[in-house]
Amino acid sequence: MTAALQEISSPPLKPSRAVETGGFAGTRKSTFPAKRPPGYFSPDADPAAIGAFFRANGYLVMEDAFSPAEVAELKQETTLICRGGRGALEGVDLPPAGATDDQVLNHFLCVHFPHKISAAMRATLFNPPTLKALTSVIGPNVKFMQSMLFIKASGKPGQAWHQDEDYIMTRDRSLLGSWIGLDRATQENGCLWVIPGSHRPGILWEQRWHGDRRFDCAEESVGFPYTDEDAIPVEVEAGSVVFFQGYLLHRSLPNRAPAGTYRRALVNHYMSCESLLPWHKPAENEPMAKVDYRDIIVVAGVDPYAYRGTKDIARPVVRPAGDGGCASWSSKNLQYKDDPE
Ligand SMILES: O=C(O)CCC(=O)C(=O)O
Ligand SMILES: [Fe+2]
Repeated sequence: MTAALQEISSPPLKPSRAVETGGFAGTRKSTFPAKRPPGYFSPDADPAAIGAFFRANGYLVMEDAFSPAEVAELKQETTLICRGGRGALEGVDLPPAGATDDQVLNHFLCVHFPHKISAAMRATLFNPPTLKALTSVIGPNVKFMQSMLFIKASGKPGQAWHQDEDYIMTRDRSLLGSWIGLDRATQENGCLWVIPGSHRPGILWEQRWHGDRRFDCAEESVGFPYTDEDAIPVEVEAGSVVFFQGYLLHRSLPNRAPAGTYRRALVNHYMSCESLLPWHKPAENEPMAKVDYRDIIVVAGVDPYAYRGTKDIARPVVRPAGDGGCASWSSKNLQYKDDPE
């Protein structure tokens, strides 16, 4: 952590839509952010309190889930992955040999499926405080299917409003993102923002190209009955985990912190083992109702579909960041709002 990032002070908190559900929040060690909205728990918190807050609000923070040593290891591993030290990455040329760590980290916004090439990233799936939160929220039987490593160097864009079930669809709305902060995440460096309670209608809102350079190439959800004023920043210390429901509207803004700083986060996605995962096209003659993506890892309890076996399908791949425009992301002719007429 550089001195510059340590000194960032956060704007005052505004009133939050988050519903206070009461209950024991545990014993707190983290000191950042100094003033927390509701929903920040520690690993010794009561599972019933964790579950109640999550059901009402669609997110929660588990502070101090990863130790400083674990976070340091994950940051080293991030640089190694970006150097190509854990194998090839589809979708981008690797930085040149001899590049500095900063050059290497600036080369990427986000690497998908890092757990496929990194034992350290894979080990995060079994982090005990994470498993406690997962089983408090999803139920006893939990499987994992996807990881993303966000690097987000200073100057890089955020992600526009979206719901993760737009991309990874479960049959029982059990998708859950586990967003592990590897750097202190602040409003300045592009922390996550959520609209508390926005998971409750259970609607997947329309998505459109946003034309907004603050965001990467993925589409933006529109037409929902909330405004940006309803959103709250989820500022966290490195080592904290933000858990959020697959229908929760969330976004992040660009990293506007000084050059040479990062807002790294490793995100793992989980769901209940009871649901099939229709996450690939049906094979020829395969009914849609049978589709079940089996490149999964069971992290808690039992998998009633274990008889189907597992498969090794996903490969690490780099997400387009919009640096050179988003044309290659879509066949549509994508214009930005500030493009000259
Ligand atoms: O970290 C971010 O900027 C966005 C993350 C996100 O949308 C996700 O993990 O689902
Ligand atoms: Fe997301």
